Amino acid sequence: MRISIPKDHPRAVSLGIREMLVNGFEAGLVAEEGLIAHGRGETFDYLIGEKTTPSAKLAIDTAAALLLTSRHPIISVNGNFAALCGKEIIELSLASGALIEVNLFYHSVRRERAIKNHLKSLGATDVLGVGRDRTATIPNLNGERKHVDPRGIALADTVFVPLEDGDRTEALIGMGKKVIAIDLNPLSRTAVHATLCIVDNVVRVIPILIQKILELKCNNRHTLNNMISRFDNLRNMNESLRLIRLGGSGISATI
Ligand code: PTJ
Repeated sequence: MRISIPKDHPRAVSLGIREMLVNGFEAGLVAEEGLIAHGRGETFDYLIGEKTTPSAKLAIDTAAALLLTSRHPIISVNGNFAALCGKEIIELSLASGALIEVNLFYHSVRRERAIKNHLKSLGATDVLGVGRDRTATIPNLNGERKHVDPRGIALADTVFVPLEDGDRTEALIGMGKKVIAIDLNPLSRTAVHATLCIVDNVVRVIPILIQKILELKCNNRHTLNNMISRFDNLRNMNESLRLIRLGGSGISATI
């Protein structure tokens, strides 16, 4: 950490998360644009009260059920996610049985390798989608993210995509895959097109998700499928928007 943030600073948690991003940028994990994307996320986080709302909790519970009922789940990792949740990505992979694949919007071989090395240094056994491993293609998608690993995103029935706004989710859904997104912006294309979007900060989501997966592991498929079929993504996005509009997250302008 470059500066020491006073523990009693009213925005200490948010400033700490920001610092993780800057450290990740300096370590070669995060794209320059990733810092800007984080700023957008901070705005929405402020509007939802910087806490996990009941609608986000419902989405997290359902995501746990969806991961547990998937045959080939995969966790797609970009620069911001690697910088914010390195250790937790490995814990999530172990708990859910999902493989890990690097997939970058602002692709560079150097950053791809840095993310793989970072995850390996934290205990990941295999990290897919790096270098020559990107031999499969997502149809109807332009840009570098269309190049994927045939053992990973190409094969997966469920793709976990934290923190991105774009056309990849639509292309993955078009391939018949299920997409679990995490995006603080309930209006993003990813949020509305995903099978399920969690409107919350990745930093808060992943520990809760891991806990829920461990809790649900002993449930039978029927129970898990019931949880999944009851979930309505658009209704959930609209509930997040309602909270933002009505200040239901508890925020109001006071002196
Ligand atoms: O590492 P790369 O090259 O794959 O690039 C990653 C970024 C994030 C830079 C790239 O995917 C990008 O440009 O994303 P966007 O289009 O800026 O979208 C990022 C979305 O994530 C926005 O809707 C933000 O509100 C949201 N977001 C930002 N930080 C967080 C977040 N959502 C959850 N948790 C966060 N911490």
